[in-house]
Amino acid sequence: MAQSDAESGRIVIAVDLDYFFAQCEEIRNPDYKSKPIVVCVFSGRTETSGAVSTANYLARELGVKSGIPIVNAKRLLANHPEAIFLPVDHQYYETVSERVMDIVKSSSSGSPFEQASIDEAYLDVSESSNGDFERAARIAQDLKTELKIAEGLSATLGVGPNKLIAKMATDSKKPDGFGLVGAEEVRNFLKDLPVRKLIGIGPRIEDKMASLGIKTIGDLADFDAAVLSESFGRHLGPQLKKLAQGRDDDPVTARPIEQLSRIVTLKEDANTYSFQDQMIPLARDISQRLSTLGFKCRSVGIIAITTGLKTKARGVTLESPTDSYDEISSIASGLFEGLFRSGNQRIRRAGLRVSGFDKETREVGWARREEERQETLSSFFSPAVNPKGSA
Ligand code: TTP
Ligand code: MG
Repeated sequence: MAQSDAESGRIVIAVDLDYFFAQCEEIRNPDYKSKPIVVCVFSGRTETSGAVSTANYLARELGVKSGIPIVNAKRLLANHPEAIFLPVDHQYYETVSERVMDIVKSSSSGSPFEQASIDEAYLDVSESSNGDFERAARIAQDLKTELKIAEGLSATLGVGPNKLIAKMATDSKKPDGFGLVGAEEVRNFLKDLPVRKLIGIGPRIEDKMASLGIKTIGDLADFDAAVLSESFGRHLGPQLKKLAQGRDDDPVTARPIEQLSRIVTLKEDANTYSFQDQMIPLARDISQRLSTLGFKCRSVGIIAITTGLKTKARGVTLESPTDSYDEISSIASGLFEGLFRSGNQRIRRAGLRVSGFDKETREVGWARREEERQETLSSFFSPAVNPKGSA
C-alpha cells in the first residue's frame, strides 16, 4: 500500500503572488495602490473588446475578476472614475517574475524547486526543515518577508504535506496571508469545504457531483468508489476521491528550460526593419538571462506577428553556441531583413527567441518551466506558433 503523507514526512511550500499583473502595475506606479486597477487583454476589435486578465483587490471587491469581459468590468466600475484600465505588459511581468523566482529558488538552499506558472512556485523543504512543520513555516515566513523587502510584492504562502494541500492552504489565506496545514490536519481542513475548492474541479464536475449529492470535499472523500468510477471514469473517479482525501504524490520537480523569448508591440506597425531600437532591449535581456543561467544557445530566432494576427517565425542554428548580445542582435537583424525581403509584411508585434541550450547546462539549470509560463500568457503567442518548435 502507498505511504500516507503523514508517513512520508514530506513538507511542501507553495508560493503564489497576489493579484500579480495588477500588483506589478502598482509597483511601477504607487499612486495606483489606492485605486481599482484592471489589467486587460484588449482584443483590438473595439476599444473595449477583450477580457480582464486580473484586477487588484479594490476592483475585486467591486466584482471585477479574471476572465470577465472588459465591458462588464467597465460597467461594474462605472461609479468609480478613479478606476484604471491597463493593457497587459507581459515583458515587464516576466522580468519581475524571473527575479521573484530567483529569490524563491535561493530561499531554501538546494531544496527541490518548481515554477508552476508566472507567479506560482513550490519548494520541497522536507529535508531542509528536517521534517518539522514549524521550521518549514519559518522558511516560508522568511521568504514572504524577503519578497516584500526585495521586490515590494505581497505573496501568499502555504505549507502542507504535499503540493495539493500547500496550494489549497495558500488559496484559503489570500491575499497577503500564510496558511499551514499539518499532515494530521488535512482531513479537518478539507472536509467542510465545497467540492469546487478542490484543485482540478471545475463547474462541470461540480454540477455532476451535485447530482450525486456530493457537496463538500468530505462528502467526496467518503463517497462510494465504484459509483465515482462509473460516473467519472476509471481513471478520474478514483483520482478525485484520492484528492478529496488530501493525498497527492506529485513530486516537486525541477523542469529544464527549453527556450527563452521576449516580444513587444511595436510603436508603429512596420513593413521594413525600422524597429531595431525596440529589439535592442529584448536582445540585451535575453543575453543577460542566458548568462545568469549559465546557458548558451544554439538557435536564435525571430517572431513577427502581422497586423492580420498571423505569426511568422524564422531562425538559424549556430555552429558554436552563444550568449552574446552582439551576436544575437545581428542575427535577429538579418532575419528580420530577410523576412521583409521575402514579401509584403505588415508587422504589429516582434520578438526574439533562443533555444537549443547545451544539454549539460540545461540539466543543471534553474529549472524554469519556461514553455508552460509562456503558454499561461494566453495572448503571448497566437495559437499558430508552437513554442516548443525550433524557431
Ligand atoms: P493567478 O495567480 O491565478 O491570479 P492573481 O495573481 O492575479 O491573483 P491571486 O493569486 O491573488 O488570486 O494568476 C497569475 C496571473 O496570471 C494574473 O495576475 C494574471 C494572469 N491570469 C490571466 O491572464 N487570466 C486568468 O484568467 C488568470 C486566472 C490569470
Ligand atoms: Mg497569483
